Amino acid sequence: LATKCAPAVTGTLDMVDERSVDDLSGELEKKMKTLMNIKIDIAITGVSGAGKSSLINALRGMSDDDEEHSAKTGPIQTTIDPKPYPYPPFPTLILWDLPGIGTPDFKPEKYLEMVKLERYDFFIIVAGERFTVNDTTLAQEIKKMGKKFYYVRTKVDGSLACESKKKKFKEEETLQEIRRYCEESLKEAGEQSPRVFLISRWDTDKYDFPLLVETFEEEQDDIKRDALIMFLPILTKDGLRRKQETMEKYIRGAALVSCGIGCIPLPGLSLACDTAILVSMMTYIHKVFGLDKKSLHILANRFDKPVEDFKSVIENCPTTTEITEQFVKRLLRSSVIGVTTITELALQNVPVLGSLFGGVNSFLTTFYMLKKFLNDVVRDAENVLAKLAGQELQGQNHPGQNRGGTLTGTSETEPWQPQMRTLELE
Ligand SMILES: Nc1nc2c(ncn2[C@@H]2O[C@H](COP(=O)(O)OP(=O)(O)O)[C@@H](O)[C@H]2O)c(=O)[nH]1
Ligand SMILES: [Mg+2]
Repeated sequence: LATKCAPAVTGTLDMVDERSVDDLSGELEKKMKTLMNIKIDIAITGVSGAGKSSLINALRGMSDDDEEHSAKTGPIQTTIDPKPYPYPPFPTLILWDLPGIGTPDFKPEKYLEMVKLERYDFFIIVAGERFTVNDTTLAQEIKKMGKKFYYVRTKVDGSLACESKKKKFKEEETLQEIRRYCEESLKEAGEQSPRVFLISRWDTDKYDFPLLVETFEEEQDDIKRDALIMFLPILTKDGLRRKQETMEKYIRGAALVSCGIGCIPLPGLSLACDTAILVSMMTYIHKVFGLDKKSLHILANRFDKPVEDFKSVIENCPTTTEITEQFVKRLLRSSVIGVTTITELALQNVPVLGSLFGGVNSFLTTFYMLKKFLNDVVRDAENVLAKLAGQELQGQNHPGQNRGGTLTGTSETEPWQPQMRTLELE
């Protein structure tokens, strides 16, 4: 069966050889539920003023002045207790603000007892200038537990701005110097093979910021890697692609779950699929790509603009509240995903149908619907990203710069209409 399917379908059906469809779909369903609800705790630590709170906001794509959600930055009293900052669209992802191990009033032993290192998945050790023996001591403890840590030097924008006044200034050389300086400080403090990420809280698409995110995502185990890719906001085009690729994998999974559930005929349609799976997957995809209400509010806050300004570039997708069972049924009835398409796909790709027909039919319908929906969502997420780039060019997320500026686009949003385009099962 597997070898006779279209390549995209084969990816999932390959596995059918080994076990029954029922077993497999049960397993996938469990995996998808885990993925949607998994808890991830990221610890951000460093001395007061290093830039911890700023990084927590930056990773969540948030301004420092988001009244409701942001971590307060600047000269404020630091508390001794670790403080959790959930990411509002996916609150099981928590960024923790940990006091630095060198904080006065703390003996290192007491520190380790207080912060309970084992509760975190990985650690980001932040320094605004150089690292000290406190940082490497902590890293040793983390290493002992078999967990990952990342040394991050923040505020490189500031350092570059200072150096740029010099006649012979070259950005790349200055960055090299900062890197060398940080690595040396780490070696002096006993770190054998220091690796430092140079970042600016204000430039999440520059310097080592994208590499930092990609590295800590890739270094997690399978499911946490995928969850991090899904949960974190889109900061770069590459980040968007990674989300798309990961989501495609899970769409195949969802389609197979639907296939396992079997043939649930829809009144008036000879199509079969589980509409509940479609609704929950579409709602999830929508949120993963930042098109839900909470994500849009965070964005709007970041630029001090009405949320309608961002909604106006969302042209292909419905709003979250519009994704209902009725919506899905309407979509299924629309000619583009008609019976002929699905039956033909099934006949072309799976010549030996036998008793699996219901399942294959359901698999293809679900796969087709979700793939099409994902394409629409990605196009809208690209529009939002382009809009953001426009905003950033106007310098609106840097502090102390002009927060005015004009925006184009209307605040009217039309209700979503299914786009009558064909989609290839490539
Ligand atoms: N220019 C610049 N300033 C930063 C950066 N990160 C933090 N800051 C500033 O450094 C100060 C301390 O940052 P904060 O996040 O409060 O440090 P924390 O005490 O470690 O939480 C604040 O005024 C921030 O705005 C950065 O990447 N670039
Ligand atoms: Mg802070």
